[in-house]
Parts: sequence; structure tokens; C-alpha cells
Amino acid sequence: MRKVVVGGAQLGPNQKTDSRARIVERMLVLLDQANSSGCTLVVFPELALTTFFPRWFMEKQSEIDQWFEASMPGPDTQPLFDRARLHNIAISFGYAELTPDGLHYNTSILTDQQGNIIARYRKIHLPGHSEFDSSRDFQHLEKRYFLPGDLGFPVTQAMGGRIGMCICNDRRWPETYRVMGLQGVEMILLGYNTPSFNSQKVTEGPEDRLFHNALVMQSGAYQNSSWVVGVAKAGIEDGFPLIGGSMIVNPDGRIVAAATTEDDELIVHDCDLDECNFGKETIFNFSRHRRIEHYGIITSQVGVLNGGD
Ligand code: CDT
Repeated sequence: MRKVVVGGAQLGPNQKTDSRARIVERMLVLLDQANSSGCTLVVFPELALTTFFPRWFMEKQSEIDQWFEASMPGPDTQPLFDRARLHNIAISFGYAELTPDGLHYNTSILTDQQGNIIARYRKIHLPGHSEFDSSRDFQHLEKRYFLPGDLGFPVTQAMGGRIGMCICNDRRWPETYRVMGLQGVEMILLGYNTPSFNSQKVTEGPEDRLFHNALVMQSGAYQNSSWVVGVAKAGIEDGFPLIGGSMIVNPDGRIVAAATTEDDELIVHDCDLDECNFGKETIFNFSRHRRIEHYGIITSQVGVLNGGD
């Protein structure tokens, strides 16, 4: 038995006018709740410290950079690290990272239970577009503000097992899970900000978005025999709705804890990393069953051949 008591700390909306300090205060409340529930690891969403600013078109770099963190921890985020250390809780959260070289990434970090950053992931699958698009109901400018991640999908020895991270849109791609699966991942930490509506397809609403959210995380967990902890920033942010649907999925693909609100909410599950073993040793024993001689185009080809891509 390798137990990790995981808290999925869903956040309600962050408005454009909310200060980092105010948002961190809400995160501290969730951390205190997680401590009372015996959590040893708490996962917060993508871009936890700000509104989902890629919905806004900006041209001035100084305006863009106000949404980024040039240091982690910084003055506003230090209290998070201090509280987590006090409670002996490892934390993971997403934020917009500005590197010392001036590069911009959509990043998640993982700390150990003493508040030291032990892993970093930079979002690889950046959805949306890079220029203002008047045909959309709202903008999704991740391709404008972020570079694609340059760290691959690292899996880190932590919490007595192998922990990986990905961010939001990454969860829709089976490659994300399999690249971590091939590193023996046992728990995938995953924050997201998903609009409740498709800005280009009026018929796709919250019900569809929640269905796809569960579908991809449950299948990713099952097909790689890994825990998946999916955590939303939810609710109406700057007037635009984001889905909730935070969940913890076991290595059999079943949802074992699920959020019921679109607000700050903690979901908790006592996860045994040894539950990954059965699937990894049987149906998804990769070294016995995978047929890589037929998988070559996955890495040599991006789009469908002659498919207009
Ligand atoms: N944050 C993020 O990656 N959101 C995307 C929205 C997709 S629509 C452009 C997601 O996959 O949930």
C-alpha cells in the first residue's frame, strides 16, 4: 500500500480585478481544509493565480506581462509555500511563467511536502489562435501569449511513486498520457480552464464539455493504469462561464471523487498507488503487448496525410 491522500482544490472564478493576494487567500483556505481532511498532496488548477487572460486580446507586452510570474515563489505566492510546508502538504498549481530569458510559458509546478519545487511542466498542446478572431464569440489566445512547452512530459519520483503533470488541453490527447505511461506514471496531476461553450460551434455547451472532460480523463487513466487528478477553475469569470467537473479517477478509469459546484471546493480521495500495478502488469503491460513497429507515424507525421492539414 502506497497511500497519497489527494485533495483536488477546485477554484471558483478569478476576476480580472482580483489581486494575486486575494486569490492566494482563497487557496490558503482550501489548503487548511485539505489539512483537516488529512491530505498529503493538493492540486490546484491551470492559471490558478489569475483570470484566464487568453480570452482577452492584448498587444502591449507590458500589459501581457502583468499576468505572468517572474519568480516562483514570489511575494504574493510565498504564503502558499509557507502554509503548505506548515501542513506538510505537497502542492501543485498552474501559473503563467516568465523566465529570466524573457520566455512565456503556461506552467505547472509540483513541490515536495517541505515546499521545495521538485518538478515543472510547461504546457505543450496550446489550443486556440494567435490573432484576434472576429468570428468567435470570445477569444482563446494561448498561441499568442505562450510558447509550446520545452520540457516534454516529465515524470518525477515523489510521494512514494511516479508523478506526472499536464495542463488542460493536453488531457484531450492520448499521446500525453502514453508518454507518461511509458515512464511508469502512477498519478497525473492536471489543472484546467475550459469554457462552457465552444466559441465556434453554438450547439456545443456545458453538458458536452463535461462529457468530454470525463471521457478523456477516464480513458487516459484506464489505458495507462494511472490515477488522474483533474482540477478546474470554474464558474463565471469576467462574464464568461468555465466548466467545473473536477474529479479524481482511479487506475481502472472510475471516478472516485467529483466536485458538485462551480466554486472553491475541495474533493478528497485516499489513493493507493499500488492500485496501478494490476493494469500495468496485465492488459496494459506495455513491454509485452505494444507493437511499436506499427506506431511510427505517431511521431513522424503531424496531421492526416492529404487531409488538408
Ligand atoms: N485552457 C485550455 O486549454 N482550454 C481548452 C479549451 C479548448 S477550446 C479552444 C481545453 O481544451 O479545455
